[in-house]
Amino acid sequence: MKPYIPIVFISAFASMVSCSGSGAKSTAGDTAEYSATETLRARLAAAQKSGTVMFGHHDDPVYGHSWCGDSGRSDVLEVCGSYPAVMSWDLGGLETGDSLNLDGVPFDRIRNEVIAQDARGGINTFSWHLRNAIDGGDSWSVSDSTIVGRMVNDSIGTDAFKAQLAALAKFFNSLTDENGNKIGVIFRPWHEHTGGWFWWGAPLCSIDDYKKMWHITRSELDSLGVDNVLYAYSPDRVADIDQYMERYPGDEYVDIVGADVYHFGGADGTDNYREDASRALSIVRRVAESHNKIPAFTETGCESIPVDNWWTEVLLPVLRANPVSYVVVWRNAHDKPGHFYAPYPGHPSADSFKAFSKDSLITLIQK
Ligand code: BMA
Repeated sequence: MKPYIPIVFISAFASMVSCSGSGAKSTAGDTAEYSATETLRARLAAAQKSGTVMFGHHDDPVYGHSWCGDSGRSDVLEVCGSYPAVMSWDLGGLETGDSLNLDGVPFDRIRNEVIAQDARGGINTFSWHLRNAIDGGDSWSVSDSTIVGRMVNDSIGTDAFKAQLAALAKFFNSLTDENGNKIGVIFRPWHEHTGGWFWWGAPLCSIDDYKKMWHITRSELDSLGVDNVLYAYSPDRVADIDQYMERYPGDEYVDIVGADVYHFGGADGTDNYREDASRALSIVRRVAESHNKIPAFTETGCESIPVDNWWTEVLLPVLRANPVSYVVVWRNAHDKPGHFYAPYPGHPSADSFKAFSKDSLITLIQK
């Protein structure tokens, strides 16, 4: 998500955290691919058909506001009695061969939770806050505007980039259920590119190079046998549909169209959020309709949820006016008391969340 606090702080904090202390057609084309992605599509389509929005939460079952690493826990579950229908995860760290992701979550644990979520009929989506393939700077290192160009145009850079993608392919290919069938998941690379806080952001790379990065990502994963992924495109807030589409990589590369829009500024920011989120979702819905894609609210939230009725009075009306297949709120950090986006038991917005979770528009998964 957008760094609304100093970049240096986020980067340092990200590296310290540890728990221990396709409409688009894949070129890989085989039966397993068809069934993995089609199962996922069917789940997304079922929600859309019933006119409901699946609720999702980042890193939900692996840590919460005041706990880390337990099994069978979830702040969302503890507040409303159901699991999120969508579990969101991050792959940052795979590209450097780490066993923990950038927020300290073991990739083996993520794999197990993906399997559990799939078995309960839910959905899994992945973002990738990766280090760049040129000098290893983290996602928020934005001092060098040649990074993307070198990754996609220069053979040494492209080879290094492909090595990063190979690590991802290995992980995606390892996501299998108890019968050995691949599990379909959503991958949302190069997100929030309309902003300037990641090294792949619009001010740091050309339109062509951004699109090339998508094209290489897709063709490389396809060629490495990744046949279980639907790809999501998710700009940050945009002024209009032209800005939304400016860097769209092409229909053959994208299955899901989304947007990341956060609520900043507490109660004072409510009107802005309503306006920005509604505009983004209405663009997302128009693009989904005209390009035959699945619409989603790929990231949102209000840090610390200082507006007690945020769920029922702010988010719900936005979704009711602009229904999409799912909505994901960001993580409840266990080691940063104010960095949470879903309520935990006793939080002042818990009652509003309970009512939100029971609303006929919203879907979660019964335990
Ligand atoms: C940001 C913050 C960071 C985190 C990063 C990647 O929005 O939550 O603490 O490291 O996402 O998950």
